[in-house]
Amino acid sequence: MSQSYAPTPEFTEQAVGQAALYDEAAADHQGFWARQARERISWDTDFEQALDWSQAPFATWFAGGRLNASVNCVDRHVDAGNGDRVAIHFEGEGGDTRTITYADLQKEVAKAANALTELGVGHGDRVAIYLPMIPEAVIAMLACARLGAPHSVVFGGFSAEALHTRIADADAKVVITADGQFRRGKPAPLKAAVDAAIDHGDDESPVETVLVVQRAQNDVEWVEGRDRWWHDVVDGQSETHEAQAHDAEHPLFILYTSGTTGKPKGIFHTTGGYLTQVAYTNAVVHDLHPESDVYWCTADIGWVTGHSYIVYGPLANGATQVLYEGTPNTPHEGRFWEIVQKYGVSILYTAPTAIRTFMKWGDDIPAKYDLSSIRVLGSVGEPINPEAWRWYREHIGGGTAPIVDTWWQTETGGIMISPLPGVTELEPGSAQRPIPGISAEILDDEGQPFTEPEKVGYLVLTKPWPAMLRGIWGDPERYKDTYWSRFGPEYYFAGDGAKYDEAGNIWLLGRVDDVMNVSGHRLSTAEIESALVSHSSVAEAAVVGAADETTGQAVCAFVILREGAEDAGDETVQELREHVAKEIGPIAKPRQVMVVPELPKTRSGKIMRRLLKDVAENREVGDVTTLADSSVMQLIQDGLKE
Ligand code: 6R9
Repeated sequence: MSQSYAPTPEFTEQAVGQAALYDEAAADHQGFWARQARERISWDTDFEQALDWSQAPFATWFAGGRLNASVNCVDRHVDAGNGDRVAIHFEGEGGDTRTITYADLQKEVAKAANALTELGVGHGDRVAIYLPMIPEAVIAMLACARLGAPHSVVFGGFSAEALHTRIADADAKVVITADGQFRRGKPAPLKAAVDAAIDHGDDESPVETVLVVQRAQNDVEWVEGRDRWWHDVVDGQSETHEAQAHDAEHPLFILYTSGTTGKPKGIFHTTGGYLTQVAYTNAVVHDLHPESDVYWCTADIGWVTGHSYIVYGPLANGATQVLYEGTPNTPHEGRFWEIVQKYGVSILYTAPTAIRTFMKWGDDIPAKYDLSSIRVLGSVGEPINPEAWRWYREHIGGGTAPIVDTWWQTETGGIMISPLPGVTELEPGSAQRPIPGISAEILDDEGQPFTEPEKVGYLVLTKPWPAMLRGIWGDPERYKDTYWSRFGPEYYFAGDGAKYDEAGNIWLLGRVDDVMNVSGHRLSTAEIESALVSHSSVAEAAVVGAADETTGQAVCAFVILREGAEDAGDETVQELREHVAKEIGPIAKPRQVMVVPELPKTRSGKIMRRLLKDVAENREVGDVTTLADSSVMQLIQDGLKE
């Protein structure tokens, strides 16, 4: 049995999360969530019912309720007398800083909402946001929420091609971007990708206006009549804005995530339930005390973690947080710890891939800084291996900080499985158990729930939850097929393998579908395969996620070249890697590209990725009997040895 870690009495005494919450939620699931919604969120009109599941799997939470998410995240804190509290300590990559109080944020959001109104954005219109990690990203999201215009944030590392697909799918009429962003000390262009995404050639773009924040001062091309500078349109607006309340089920945002096919899914979330769950989880899981904590979530705003645990959760709770633009090693490998020391960060939420990178850089780096302000640590994005967990607690958490390993997804909107600090005895490597209000089980291949320890099955969620996705934008059938058909309509299929240990803790074991997890980012094998075959030299491609010490998984591609295409060795490999980066974004760039004569296929023509994974992970190749041609694996391996 591995060592577990009991909470200290001092921590338990002050903890926001309480053991009694488990019993309360088990006794009355809907009553529990109704209480969270009323206590943590301000409603213009109270709701009549917590959950309506009569149209399952399409849920209605808090029917009849009306609220404004932006008012909940900003104005009500000012009204409560906390206008002087810092909302955001912004730290630019180059060391430039901005301090934004809740009163400042209220003015900035009002100005941006007035500007968007002037640009013709109204209730229900979609706005794409393609920005670096600067305060305007938060302000733009809150301005959209204020108007009831669902935002679709696209990660700034995605390519013009990826941006084009997302703009078209959501039919966005405005794109908010920046001239450029700072990356590793240099300005990198950003607006150029927006220009290319709009001027795509194949169809007419829905985009009427591109609003451009000046950040990196790099040269940009300008389309008169379409492009407007943020400072020209926003700065002169009135600092007040009268917000309307929106229906609890009004769409708040769309966020695209990789699925098992090449086409990304537009996961959409609504207002009341989402805000309730992110506020609740940020309080009880991160043990947030808004009046005294300094909170820092290191995710990018382009991912769901940035939406839920930089923007909506912490701001709904009135937290003070750090927003950092740059990378962990610019200008030096102690940058994160310098920031923790400078602002007195007390709650840090980051990803296992970052933790493993810090381990590699060495213990002496964090040791140079005063990290004594830290009292809670969080992990998200992929399983955290026990070794990294212990290193994190020891070297960042002073040997005492509780670590919350939080399992959730873009689709779940908020944290689902996690320990509660001060309540749970911690087991490194396990996300442990569903938080109060959430129910999960593990099913076998036949769809039967089981509890035997160490047996591997599929994680499912057994009760609707407030922040659940309400669908896939424009594709209700895909929503039903993907999540509610594998084990029948009463089980939400998460796509993750899982097991219990002897103590009943849940261990998440990674994806069971064709989705990879690289540095905590979801990438689909099909999407990268289709990028590869879009290159003129490639006939066929198969992509697998192979185990990688730092990034969790790494993208490994096997390609068959077209007749007549020359295999120029390393040059071909580099060209194909760059091609994927251009088509999807640098995060999708394969670690390895292997040119092979054949791919292993079953008789029905399905590529057996399991066998390719064996090759990519340097293992003996497994059972080949179901292959149409069992000699193919030998052929592949012989070719690679040459
Ligand atoms: C929040 C986020 C979701 C997938 C999920 C799972 C993996 C996330 C995890 C974890 C083990 C954890 N995942 N957190 N696996 N332990 N604590 O990451 O959302 O980008 O949609 O990814 O990430 O495989 O299914 P998203």
